Amino acid sequence: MTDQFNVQGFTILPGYLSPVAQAALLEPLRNIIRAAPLYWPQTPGGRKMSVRMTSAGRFGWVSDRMGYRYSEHHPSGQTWPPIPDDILTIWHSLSNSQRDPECCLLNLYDAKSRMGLHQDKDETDFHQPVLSISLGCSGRFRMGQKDRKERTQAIWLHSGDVVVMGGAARLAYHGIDKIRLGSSQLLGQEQRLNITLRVVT
Ligand SMILES: O=C(O)CCC(=O)C(=O)O
Ligand SMILES: [Mn+2]
Repeated sequence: MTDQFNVQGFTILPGYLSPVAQAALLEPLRNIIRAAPLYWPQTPGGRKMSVRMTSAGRFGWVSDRMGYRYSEHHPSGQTWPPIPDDILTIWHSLSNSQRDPECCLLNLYDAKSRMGLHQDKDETDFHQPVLSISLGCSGRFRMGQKDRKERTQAIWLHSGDVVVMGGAARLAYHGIDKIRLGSSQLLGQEQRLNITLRVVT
């Protein structure tokens, strides 16, 4: 593992998932999307986010006029499907956590999707890391620090890369600037799927 940047606890594992392991995740991921269809979250201010989302696990992450939050229900009112075993295995191999993740958030990016700089801070215990898996087209990840005004650095995340944000990096600002179209065929020319695992309670 390499500790990159000057933020302690930010670990990138390039190519952690082989092409075969990436392909093996597709069916379980499609099953999640079948049970809990992707939706466009709205910001509390009423703007449509450019990333489509859904979740697996006890909680999903939702956003609408009532704010950003975890919810035990998909916007349709249904509970979320379970987190696939292969994804739980990745968490337990890398997270150093004794707990299971309670949310497996799927973010689907297309050519025009971005994710603005933000902190992941809707969880209760910031000692638990956030683990992220990138699939499909490469995305330019922007990593800052705990203070929004601090300088940021960019790194391209490619299909199969896994990132762990723990320690000081757990509350660092981060986002996705852009997607490199055609950089992977896993999901088609234009799509990037990011999976983040979080302990919520
Ligand atoms: O897509 C990514 O790599 C980052 C996703 C993210 O930061 C989030 O879902 O909170
Ligand atoms: Mn985040």
